[in-house]
Amino acid sequence: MKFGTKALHAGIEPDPSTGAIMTPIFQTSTYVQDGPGVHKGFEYARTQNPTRSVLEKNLASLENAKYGRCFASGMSATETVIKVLKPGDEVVSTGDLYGGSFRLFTQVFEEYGIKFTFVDMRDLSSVEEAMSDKTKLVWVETPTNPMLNIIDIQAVADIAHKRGAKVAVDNTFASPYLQNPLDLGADIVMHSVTKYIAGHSDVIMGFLGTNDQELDERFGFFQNSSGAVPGPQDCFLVIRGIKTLHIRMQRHCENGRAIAEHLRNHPKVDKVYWPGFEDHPNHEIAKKQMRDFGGMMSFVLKEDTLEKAEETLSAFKLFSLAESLGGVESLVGHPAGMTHASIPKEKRIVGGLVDSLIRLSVGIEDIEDLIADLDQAIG
Ligand code: P1T
Repeated sequence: MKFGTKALHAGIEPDPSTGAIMTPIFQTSTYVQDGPGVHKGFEYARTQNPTRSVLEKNLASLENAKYGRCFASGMSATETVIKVLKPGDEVVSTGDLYGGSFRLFTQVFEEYGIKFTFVDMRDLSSVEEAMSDKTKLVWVETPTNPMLNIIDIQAVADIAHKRGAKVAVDNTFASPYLQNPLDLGADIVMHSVTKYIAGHSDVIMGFLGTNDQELDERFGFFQNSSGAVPGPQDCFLVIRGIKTLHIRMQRHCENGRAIAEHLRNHPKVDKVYWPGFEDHPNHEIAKKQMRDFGGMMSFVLKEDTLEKAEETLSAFKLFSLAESLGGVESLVGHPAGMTHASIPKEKRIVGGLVDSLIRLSVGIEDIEDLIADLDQAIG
């Protein structure tokens, strides 16, 4: 089955008791048993919920994963991966990544004795150099948030596997429509489902997919033991959202290209970070591992002061100033002051995340209106 067909049908059957074509919302905390331990495969809703199971099967299919599990947020999915490790273990992570992931790694898990080394993974030798015998996991985010760097998943997986480490890829910016990390050699794919997958800015959720049964069992153990599970109503909303994922992504990519090119030709814009440009430093890798280039981008104005950036951010009318991304409506954000404020400034600026950087999540509105808003905001 191809992607669009899988989005609508994988794991989804009409309800056997009524024929309802839409997966019912099983709003229940428990399931009645015929006798002690005699049940229909569902015991307690933290452990299993039929609405959640349908979504998990559907998302696993979109990522070509044998196993899939949903969590209460992207962060709880990420946390579950790190919990597989033990004190003394080490993780090599990309340095340019979502601020919340950086905070979780450095302010939560370092306290529990797990060591994180952050490197620029565009330089593969820096990955090799950072690996030690204690490295059990390589954490990749690509495209990166917010600099839109592209990391070669296959090359990093080769390096990690030679040293016996697993590779997890945060695939949030690409969505499964644009990139499937497991097909490129990764062991784990993670999503903030909140973003493109849900697509309508109305749900917080995370996902982990893998082909490794042992890893999936650990994820299931933590999913049940820690209990960071999404509710059935949210699962229903995501199942509904996924039915248009391929159509939405096509429009996000089309609008993304038009906005990136418009910004690049704008006399008041200095730099535009978008992997679809042929001269983007990682364009060839993006072409190799992604099907298109998406609707996320960042830019810096020629007048690159914080004041000018703040003035511009406040001037948008159609783009809403907000954290998050990947919804149908366009958003504009200020990484230094919003999504990446938990990364110390000296670390942020190394990779180009300056105070004047502006990030766009280009939605699926009519492109003429988006460009008009951009032009009036830049002034
Ligand atoms: O918000 P949550 O569903 O917990 O997902 C966290 C997360 C993980 N990974 C990436 C790449 C992300 O971008 C995010 C969340 N990011 C934002 C809220 C943002 O505006 O960048």
